[in-house]
Order: sequence, then C-alpha cells, then structure tokens
Amino acid sequence: MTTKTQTKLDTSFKKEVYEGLTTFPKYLSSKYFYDKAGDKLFQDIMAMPEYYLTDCEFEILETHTEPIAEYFRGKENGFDLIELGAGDGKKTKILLKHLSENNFNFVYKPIDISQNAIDSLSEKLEEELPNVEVDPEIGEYFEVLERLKEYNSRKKVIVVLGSNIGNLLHPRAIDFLSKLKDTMQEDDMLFMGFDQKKKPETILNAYSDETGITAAFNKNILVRVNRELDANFDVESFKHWETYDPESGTAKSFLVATKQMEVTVNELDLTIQFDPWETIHTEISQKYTDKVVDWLADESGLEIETSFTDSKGYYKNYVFKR
Ligand code: AVJ
Repeated sequence: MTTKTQTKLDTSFKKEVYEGLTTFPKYLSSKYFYDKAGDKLFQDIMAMPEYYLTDCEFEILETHTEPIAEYFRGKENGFDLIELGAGDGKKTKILLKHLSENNFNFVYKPIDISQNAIDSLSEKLEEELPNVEVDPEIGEYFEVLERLKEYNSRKKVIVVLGSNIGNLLHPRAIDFLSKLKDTMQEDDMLFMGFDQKKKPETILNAYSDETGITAAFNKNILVRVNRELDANFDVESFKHWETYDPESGTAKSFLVATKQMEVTVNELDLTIQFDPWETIHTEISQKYTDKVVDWLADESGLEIETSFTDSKGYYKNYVFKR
C-alpha cells in the first residue's frame, strides 16, 4: 500500500468516527470492521454453519463453473478479471482454477481495502495456482472505480462476490452500480452476488450466532477505535443486536450500551456520553429479490443477462451488461 492511500484511509477513518459518534443516532461504518482481527473474525463467520451465504455462493460457483467461465471469456486478447472486495479469495479460486486449467487468457486483479487480506491472498495464489497472473491493489471501492477506467485495452470482467453490495442502502447501491457501469464498455461484464430474501429466522441466525462470533466481529470496531484512536470504550458493556425487517429486506447490526457510559476518544479530543440502551448502528446487510435487483440494474443503466442460484434459492449471482 502506498503511503498516500494509507494516510487517506487514516484521515477518513478519523473523520467518519468523529461524525458517527457525534450525531444522533450514533453510527460507525462497517467498512472499518476489517483490520487484522476483523479479517480473521470474518473468516470465522464464513466458516459458521449459520452463515449460509458462503456455502450457497460456493455451491453456485461449483455447480455452474463452466457456463460462468464462458460468460467471462474474452476475444483473442483475453480479459482482465477485476474482483472488488476479494478478501481471502476462497470462492474466486474455484473460477480461477477452472480458467487456468482451461488456458483462458486473463490477469486476475484482486482489490480489497485490507492489506492483510491482499497479502495472504497473493501468497496463497502464488502457491496454489502459480500459472495465474495476479496483480493486486489496495483501496476502497469508489476510489478504485476511478482507476478501473484505465483497464480499457481489453474485456473487463468485474466480480463482486459475497453479497458485499448488501452493505449499501439502495441509493448508494445504485450509485455504486452506476459508477461500475460508467467504467464498463460494450463487451465488459459484471458478475455480482446478491443474498436473497428468505425465512426471517434463517437471516437473523446468520447474523446473531449463539457462539458469539458475529458479536465479537461487530464489537471489534470498538476495539479498533480504542487502539487506533486511543479511546476507552468498555467493549463488554455493549451488546450485539441484530434486526431483520422482512418488508424492506434490511438486516441491521447494532451495538447497544447496556448502561450509562462516558467514553473518551483522545485522538479526536472527544468525550461522548451514552444513555442506557443507546445504540451505535454499525452495519446493514440488505437482502434482495429478482424484482429489486431488476430495479437496481434499471436505475443504474445495467441489464441482467442471466443469473445462477443454489439448490435452496437462498442466494443469486447475476451477470450484468451495460
Ligand atoms: C461481507 C458485507 C457481505 O453483510 O453478510 C457478516 C459482513 N457482517 N456477518 C454481510 C457480515 C456480519 C457481510 N458482508
């Protein structure tokens, strides 16, 4: 990571934490979950039986590897496979393996906000799929989108897995998709995972597991603020709480103060008060239907070419064109 990017992330972190803790109701952005401990906790989440998203997307990629790869295939000069929010790349590896074994001509460009994730992904790929050319980048989605415009000499396949778009409320999702569309040319495509609406219990369980992994993941943002901004959150006095509204399809995570507290954030010269049961909203995980994805695509100037789903119909990966 360049020093410039690092500084930019640092200042936006400070700015956003200040903003989020001084407005009412309080919030902290889920994009700051992913430090070293957060990356590890998210990997633990993906391995939990309750967190069906990972298994479903795995199943989709495994069952439909060939047709998906055929959508990716470029002309003579191949394609750039650009993955936003690559994380540990476990699921993408299914596709990479197939593409590599079948001599597709492509470069894999994983992009992630987490330096840790990118480092370990690059190392693993070098070991497991040495024939795949990997060209990683660190950055936030919107900032990376600008740079995507440079990849225009051949077909671009943009991949966003894990229902990562679910962290964005619809207006921001449309903004994101529109900006993706703006970087796309005629033959380019977008391959994106959207978690679907389903039985509310199933969704709630995925975000409030009994073992407390999701709770630890959510609270880790306070641990991070403590460490990086010299704050004194009493992390154990906050309770992880999840809600799911089956009408809007929005799952929301909160940290709830279980008592009156005063917290000092030294790096921000800030002291804040929590009333008993006051909340910090940390994350949304939006659930979708075909209708909603159709509407998002329409609003963004994209067209759905096809979609793939798992045997339970819990999750869908859509192929978009502009
Ligand atoms: C990585 C944003 C897709 O919202 O399902 C998992 C993150 N949060 N458990 C999601 C998450 C709590 C995840 N995304």
